[in-house]
Order: sequence, then C-alpha cells, then structure tokens
Amino acid sequence: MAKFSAVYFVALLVAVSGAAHEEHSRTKRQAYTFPDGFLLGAATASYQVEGAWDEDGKTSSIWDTQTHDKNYLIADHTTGDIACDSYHKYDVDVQMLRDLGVDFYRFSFSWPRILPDGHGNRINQAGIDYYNKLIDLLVANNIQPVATMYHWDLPQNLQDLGGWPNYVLVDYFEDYARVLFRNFGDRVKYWITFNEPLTFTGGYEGAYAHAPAINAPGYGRYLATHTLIKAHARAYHIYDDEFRADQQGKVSITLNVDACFNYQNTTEYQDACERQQQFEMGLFANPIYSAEGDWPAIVRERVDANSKAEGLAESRLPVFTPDEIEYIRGTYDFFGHNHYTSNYAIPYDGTNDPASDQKDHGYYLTKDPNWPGSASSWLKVVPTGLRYQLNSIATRYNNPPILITENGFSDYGDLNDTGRINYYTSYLTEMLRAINEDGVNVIGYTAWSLMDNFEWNQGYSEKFGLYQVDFEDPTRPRIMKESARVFQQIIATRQIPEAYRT
Ligand code: GBH
Repeated sequence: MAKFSAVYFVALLVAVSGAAHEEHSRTKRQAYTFPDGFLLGAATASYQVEGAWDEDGKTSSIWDTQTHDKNYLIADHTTGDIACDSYHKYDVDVQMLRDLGVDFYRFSFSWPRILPDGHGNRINQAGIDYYNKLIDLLVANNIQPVATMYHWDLPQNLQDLGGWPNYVLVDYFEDYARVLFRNFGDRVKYWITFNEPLTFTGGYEGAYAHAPAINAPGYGRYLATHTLIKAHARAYHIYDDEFRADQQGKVSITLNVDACFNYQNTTEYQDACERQQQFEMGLFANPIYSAEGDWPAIVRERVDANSKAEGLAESRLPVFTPDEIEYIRGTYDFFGHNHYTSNYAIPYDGTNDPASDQKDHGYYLTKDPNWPGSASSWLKVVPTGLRYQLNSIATRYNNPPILITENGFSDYGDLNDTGRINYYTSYLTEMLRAINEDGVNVIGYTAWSLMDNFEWNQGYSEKFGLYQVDFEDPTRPRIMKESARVFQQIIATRQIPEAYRT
C-alpha cells in the first residue's frame, strides 16, 4: 500500500508538472499566436504608387498640383508622376502580395482617375477598367480587396471650388461613393471612406503642409472636418439604402492617432494627453463612434471659449444640427486605425498666438530622446504605444472591431532592414497583448507599405516598403527585403517567430 502510494504520488507529480509545463508553454505560445480568422495584409495608396498621373483621361489631383507647382514643399523636389508605376505594373504588385501570402490588399482609388470632373457627370471608363483589372486579379489570387475611397488625392477641380471646407463636397462625395459601390462593390467587401482626416485636414491649416497647403489656421481644419464627416455619413447611408442588402460589405473610416504618455506623471500632464486624444482622435471619432455623437465636449468648450475671447460672433468650430448628429452617429462597421508612434503632450496655452489650432488644443507634442528613431523625424519606435492606443479606442467607443489599416517603419531602403523587422515584430507583439490580455477586439493588421513609394512631402527620401523599388530604373524593379521574409513567415505560421519574442 505504502509502495503503491509512493509510486502513485510520483506519477501524480510527473503528471501535474507535465501538465503545468504544457499549460505554461501553451499560454506562452498563445500569447504570440494570432486569433483564428485574424486578417493580415499590406497597403499602398493611389498617388503614392500608381504614377500615370495624366494618362487615359485622368485629370490633376491636389497632389499633382502640390508636386508640380509647389515643389519647394517636397523635400527632394520629386513627384508622383511615375512613382512605382503601379498603373502599368499592378500584376507585379499582385504577385508580390501572393508571395507574401497576405489575406488582403489595402489600396485606394484615385478620384480624378474615375471622375475627371470630380462629380458624377462623366465617368472615365479607363479608370474603371484599371481598378477592375486590379480587383479581379486580387480575387483570382484569393486576396481580399480592402479599398479606400479617399487617400488625399482630391480632384483639383474640386479644390478650385474651395475643397473640403465647401459643403457641396458632401454631394460630390456621395456621387463618387455611389460610382465605386456600383462598379466594385460586388467584389470589395471592406470600404474605408477617408484615410486619416487628421492628416489631410492639416492641408487647410498651414501653407507649408500637405496639399492643398492652404493657410487657414484655427478655421480650415474644423470646416474641412465638418464637411468630410457628413460626407462619410452620406456614403455610409447610401450603402445601407442602395447596396448593403446585395453586397453585404462593411463601410468605415480610418483615423490615425499617436499614443500619448504622461510626461511628468501629474494630472496636469494627464489632462494634456486627454486633450491630445480628443483633438486628434475624438474630433473625428466622437461624432461617428461615441454613444452620444457630436464633437467631444472638451473640443466644443475650448474652441467656443477661445472664439469668444477673440471677439468672434460665432465659434470657429461649426455646429452639427440635432438631425445631423443622429444621421452621423453609428455610421461604422469597424474602426480603421493607422498607428505609427507616440508623444508626450506638454501643457501649453499659446496665449499670445492669433486664432490657432495649438491654442485650442492647449499642448505641444515632444518625443522622448530615448525612443529609437527611424528615417522620419516624427516616427519614434514605441511598441507599447500601440497597446495604449488600442485600449483608448476600445474604452472610449464601446470596444468596436478594430482593423489596423496601417503600421510601419521608415529607413533609407536597405534590403537588410533589421529596424523594420524589429518594428513589426515588437508592435505586433503589443497588439497581441491588447487582444489577449486586455480583450481589445482587433480583427486585422495592415503593414504599411507593400513597397517603397512616394512619401508625400518627403518625396522618395524615406522608405516604408516591404519591397524595395529602384526609382532610378525606368522599369521600377521591386526586390523583397528581409522584413518581407519575416512578414511572410508570420503570415504562414500565424505566430511571432520565436527569434523575435520579447
Ligand atoms: C500615413 O500617415 C499615411 O496614411 C501614408 O500615406 C504614409 O505614407 C504613411 O503614414 C507614412 O508616413 O513631417 O513632422 O510634419 C501617417 C501620419 C501624419 C505622419 C503627418 C507624418 C507629418 C509629420 N502622418 N505627419 S511632419
């Protein structure tokens, strides 16, 4: 009996410790494993890759104007006239996506390629044909198209009417969205109306900014935002009314937000971070994603108070009517999120400035000198910031499905891009912590970018690609970088490779 017990005890011990060990490695493995059904993809945008800027009936966009007429704004004075020449090489792009093994490809439509006049009176068939060829090839290769309607290349014709501050663009965007749903909605099931309103409305905040580089600080961004949010809601509603029953897709918007860390660990600095979240994310997200709708209260209060102090009869921040608030609220199927980096927010009231966005915010942003850098001054590597920001979205907006629509790292284009490998693996690890430990509902992740491309005001001086592109060679050859091999492995195994687990 005694003997039996001892044997039994040893057996039990072995069984228990074996199970514990197995349990431990299982949770460990799980911590680095993507959930079932999780989507992995790569992204580009029309102006950054297509080239063919005036071919087959396409008219100019505000980025053609910016690069041709204001090239002092572009670091290396280059243009997107040819870029990666994806207009002619889309089949090579799809082959690259196939080699990576991605579930989806996020690309954007060029509005002036589809509607050369901006509005719906004249459809350019060559433009429709181009995107049909691209989408058909993606679908034939089992790659889901994820399509952005507006990644910043507004038809110049519409900018001539004032651009986004002009409310007539709500109607014109409706026409454009309808043309896209009608022509491509049988195959496109994920739609993003706007990419990064925070960034492109900056084009109405200063003469040295993104296109159209209009100097209207304290006004331009708010007016442009008022229009684009209504345009987003309009597109969502026409999808509901005319297409959703047949096409069964999802329509949302993509917002970019940096994370904010409390610099001094004081409530004053915490409040500055709260303002950063509300002015950079809430301005766009609150009307659409919050339970109550409308602008965030703190944005309303601060801009109203400043406007009053400036002696203005009306606030610089426009008003949504109660009907508009209702019309806009809830116009989403997921939360598209672009995330790259983090900041500290330093409280600053800018008291002596004229009407300015900074005075309204009440902070300025800085970086920690210890955060590792990239080729872009604004992009410091802070993987925990992604986890912070995903939690911020989940907490504020009732844990919506989040599609990370961009995340990536810039260097100078080397094939042996260890900085990018480190960036992707560490940010993905933090994303998995947000999913597994915090319960954030992240449904997919998009690497920015499939290939090196035209980086807006930085021209070709900063490279974000998984593939290198030789912009000196007229045939624009693409070569796989080391990071692409690691991403390929991540997609194939649905795990962070052991060598990169932290
Ligand atoms: C995204 O923007 C864009 O969607 C994508 O097209 C772009 O290629 C990619 O990121 C990489 O930049 O020059 O100091 O004034 C990311 C958000 C907002 C980051 C504007 C750079 C300009 C900072 N971007 N910001 S600065």
